[in-house]
Parts: sequence; C-alpha cells; structure tokens
Amino acid sequence: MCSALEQTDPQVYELIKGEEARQAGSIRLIPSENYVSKAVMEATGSCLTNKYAEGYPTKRYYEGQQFTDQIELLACRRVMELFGAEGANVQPHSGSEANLAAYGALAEPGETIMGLALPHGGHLTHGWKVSYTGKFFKSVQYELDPSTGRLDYDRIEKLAREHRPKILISGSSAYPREIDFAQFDRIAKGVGAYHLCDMAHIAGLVAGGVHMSPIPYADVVTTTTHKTLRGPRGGVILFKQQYASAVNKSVFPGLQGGPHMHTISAIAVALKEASMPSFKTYAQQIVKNARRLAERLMEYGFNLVSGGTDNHLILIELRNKKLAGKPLAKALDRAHIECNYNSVPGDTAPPFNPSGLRLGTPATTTRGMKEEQMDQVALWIRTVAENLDNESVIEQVGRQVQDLCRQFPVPEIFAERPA
Ligand code: DSN
Repeated sequence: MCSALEQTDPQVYELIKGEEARQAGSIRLIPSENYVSKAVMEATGSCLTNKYAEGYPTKRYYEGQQFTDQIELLACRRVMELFGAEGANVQPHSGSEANLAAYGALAEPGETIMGLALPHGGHLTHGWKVSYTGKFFKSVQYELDPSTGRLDYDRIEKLAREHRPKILISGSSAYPREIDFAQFDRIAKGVGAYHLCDMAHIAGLVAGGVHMSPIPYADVVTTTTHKTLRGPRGGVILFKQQYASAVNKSVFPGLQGGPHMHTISAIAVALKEASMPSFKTYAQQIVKNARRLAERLMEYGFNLVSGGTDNHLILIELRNKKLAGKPLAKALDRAHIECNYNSVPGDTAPPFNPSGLRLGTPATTTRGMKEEQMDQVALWIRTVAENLDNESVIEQVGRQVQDLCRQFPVPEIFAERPA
C-alpha cells in the first residue's frame, strides 16, 4: 500500500527514501548531527504543524490553545528540571535565533560582545564578521592558545579588561576540551559583563553528567536541541529568573512570530528521553568512543588540535599529512563516512578548503557502536587518507562500512538496508 506522501508526491517520497537509505548505510561522524527516536519523529510530524500559537501559554494571539499551552509548559518544565535552570524559553527556531534573541535581551545594538573566533572553534553567531551578530554588535573575538590549542583564561581575561564587553560568550562549535564555565563567569563578573553560554554542542553531555554544567555560572544559556541532546532541530534559552521578561520579549515579539509547536512537542519528548538513566550511559559512551577514536588516530600519526579530546568531538589538523580537509572529507563520503572539513586554529588555508577535519561520536554511539568499532573507523580513515586517488580502495572501504552499518542499524529508520 502506498503512503500518502508516495501517492501525492512520488518525487519527494523517493528523495526522502533515498536519504533514509543514505543515513542507514553511512557512518555519521558529524559531531552536530544525531538520529532521533521514532517517538521524537512522530511528534515532529504531528498535527501540531497546523497550529499558530503566537505569544506565550495563556497569553496567545490566536484561540484554540487548549493543548498547545500544555505542551509548551511541559517542555519548559522538563528542560528546567533536566538542567536545573530557573527559567526557560523553548520557542527559538534554531540555535542561531536563540543566540540573537539572547544578545538582544542583554545588550543594545552597537554594544560589545566577546566570543570565540570561528577559526578557533567558535560559532558564526558568536560575533564572527560575516554574521549579523558581528555587524549589529561591536565584536571582539578571543582565540585559543596557539601552543596548546586550548582556551587560555588569562588571555581571555586580559582581552575582556581591555574591551569591557557587555556580554562575554562561552561555548563553541569545534573545541574538543572541557570548558571551565566558572572561569568565564569570574572573568565576566570582573568586567561587569553578562555571561552567556552557548552549550549547543555539549547539551547532551551536560544532561548526562559528563561535562561541567554552565547553569550555575551563566546568566543566560542557549542551546540547540538536536546535537548530543538528540532531539528535533530547534533552540532553547535557559536563564536566571531576573532575565525572564527580557529574554521572553526578545524571542517574541522581538525576533520571531509563531513558535513551531510540532518541534516544541518533539523537544518535550526528547527531554523525557534525556532524563532517563539510559541517557547517562549514552553520554558516557559518547565520550569513551571519542577518546578511543582520538587515541587510534594519533597512533596513526594524525595531529589532533589540543592533542586529544575530553568531549564528543575531535579536530584533526592535516598539515603534517600534506592533505587538505575538503578532498579528504569528500573521499570519506565516497566511502560512506560522513564528516566535515573545518578550519583549525592558525589556519592559513581558505575556509572553503581548510586544513582540518571535524569528527564526533554522538551519532555512532546512538547506533550502539563502542570502542571496538571506533578502532575500525580510525583504520578506515587512515586507509582513505593514504589512498585519496585510489577509487578501488575507497570503494572497498565503503563496502566494509556498509557491512558494519548493517550490524548497527539506525534506530527507528525503516529504510531498506543498504544492499
Ligand atoms: N553549530 C554548527 C555545527 O557545529 O555544525 C552548525 O551551525
């Protein structure tokens, strides 16, 4: 029997089926991606996609909110409980919007924000020059210590004293080490700045108790919901109670109109999953897998930024291998191993063909892979890196990758398994 989608639009149906099979048949090492449960997927595809709910629970601009109000309140309650936060806004459509709304709540356009530079592992929205966050605000960017590849809190403090930002941003998109949020808070308080943490990458690790939580130390914390936290694509802002009104006004009506209630319901489901004991085991295994992958890669002569990892993420610096990030990422993709090329600290290569490769273990861990499989993945990465021009070796690796994928199916994706 045909599904409604297949009947109405066979073209889109086939494309989605193709993507399902691609996801099932490749090893996902992109550290910001994961696979959601069937329950999360069901909520995302529910009738809530039909409903407008501008405003906040009990104060909406549209009628018919008997269920949406309860869903939003439930999502807020669950996220506050999970992270121990005083307040929450679950309406941001994404992490970028959460960041922009949070800046808008704490600073006026033209005031100074200070975040980690993009080539050093920061996010575009931490004030990088091509982002509106770097245009609407005066942006000062701190960098990693070039000799260690790590955050240098003394240098950050010196820069903060010099520029006296209104907001000091902690958090990153490509930093493999634990971040000391107490240090950031001390620096922020010392210069009269708000401390805003973007914990998007590590939210699931914080929830699982394997990374220091920013909640006790930051005035406002933003996150996406789809990375290590393993929910649908969305954004959340957590805050101390005194910022509730400013944050809520900044999200709506400051930045957004109607919240995506289908996403908010799926966030609520993901939060329930993340509060279960099995999620702690999951978070622990993400870190174990990343450590093992990092160790093996170093044994094979790959240089890792900072010399390893404490979290879910690994950044390979490829210059000693005389390789660039883009051709290696593309060759790995042909071998059904997905990752992304990335700038590394001090990179002189252009961002579109940088010297680094970014890897992470949240998605492989969701599939049930453990240290033994990480040994295999590291060996495949080495084999592909040594055979960039040898398509038959790349194809052979690809077949082995698909064999492993069959042993560790993507939970809840019911595509045909790769042939
Ligand atoms: N947060 C980015 C990433 O890490 O992939 C995407 O914006």
